[in-house]
Amino acid sequence: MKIIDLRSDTITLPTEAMRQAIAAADLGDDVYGEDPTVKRLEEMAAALLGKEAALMTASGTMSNLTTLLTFCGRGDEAIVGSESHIVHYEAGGASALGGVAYRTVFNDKRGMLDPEDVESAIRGNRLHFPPTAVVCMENTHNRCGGSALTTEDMRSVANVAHARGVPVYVDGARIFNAAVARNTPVASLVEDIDAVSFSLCKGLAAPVGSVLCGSADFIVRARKIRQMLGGGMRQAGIIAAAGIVALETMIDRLAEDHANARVLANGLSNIPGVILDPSTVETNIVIFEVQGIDAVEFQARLAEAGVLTTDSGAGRIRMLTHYGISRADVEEAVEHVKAALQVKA
Ligand code: TLP
Repeated sequence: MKIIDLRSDTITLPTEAMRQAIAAADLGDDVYGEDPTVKRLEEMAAALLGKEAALMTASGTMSNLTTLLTFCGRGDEAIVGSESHIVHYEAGGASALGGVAYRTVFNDKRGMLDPEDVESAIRGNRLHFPPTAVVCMENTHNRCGGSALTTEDMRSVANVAHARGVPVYVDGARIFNAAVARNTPVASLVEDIDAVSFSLCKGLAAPVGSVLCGSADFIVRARKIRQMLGGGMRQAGIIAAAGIVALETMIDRLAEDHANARVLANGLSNIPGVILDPSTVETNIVIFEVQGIDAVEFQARLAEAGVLTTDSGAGRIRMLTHYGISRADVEEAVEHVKAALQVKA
């Protein structure tokens, strides 16, 4: 049976050029700072994001955790969006391992924080209060259907945080999807942001890794935290080599994934029983609900037909387009959804 795997862009396999780069990579011990390929990736990433320095980590989760533990001491507070990946999908890591308190601020359907809410959530200097150490945003926003925040969106939050001396971090696991969707150079998108991470292993199709970017001082401190977390890797150039190819060859093509996601969303929204406003689909994530059938049962029917999906909480179904998914695949997936909704329970 043919499988159309729309669970995530994390399932993408490395390109042939990545496999060759991995095989040919110059290597050294990165814990000694001696892996030339890791250094090259970190320099490329810092330049691309317009930051002073960068640090490769094993995963997006490790980048987020490293950042929170770098900015926050025990008992400090991190302001995070109510639907953020940090809150929902990281096993409470910074809280468990670093004693960091998450102060959740409502984020709207686009994943945007209201600057006024952020302003009032930032703690004053009172004996009883936990200090606010960082404000976190997410772009694109996973649980908000891949919506892409603009430079102005991020600036509006950064302005209120900076006015109170609080740094801003962006979980930019899919920041290149945002840059492509907004037709904005990624460095402009994050110009007001103190630290930002992006994934190599999602839409960019590298097998492993994430890169954290920020000021030189922040990255020195983050490197120490990464080491503490067991994230110092030795001949990590085999990971970085694929990451370099990802940055060189895989960013512009994200537009194809976005176009396929629009085709998918339009097709789905025309099916009776599907609740989806296709105009909200800005990048490669499509989230929808179904009527007249339990979401879990619906997903099981699709899986039987070879279409794999994930749930996005509260009975919502998530599909992602990516390097391994063609236009024909999304058209076929739409037909399978029609069929799955027609079967009487
Ligand atoms: N997210 C995964 C799952 O939702 C857990 C996915 O398939 O989308 N930030 C954001 C915004 C993410 O979407 C993810 C992965 C991460 C961080 C974590 O990255 P990894 O999986 O590399 O730890």
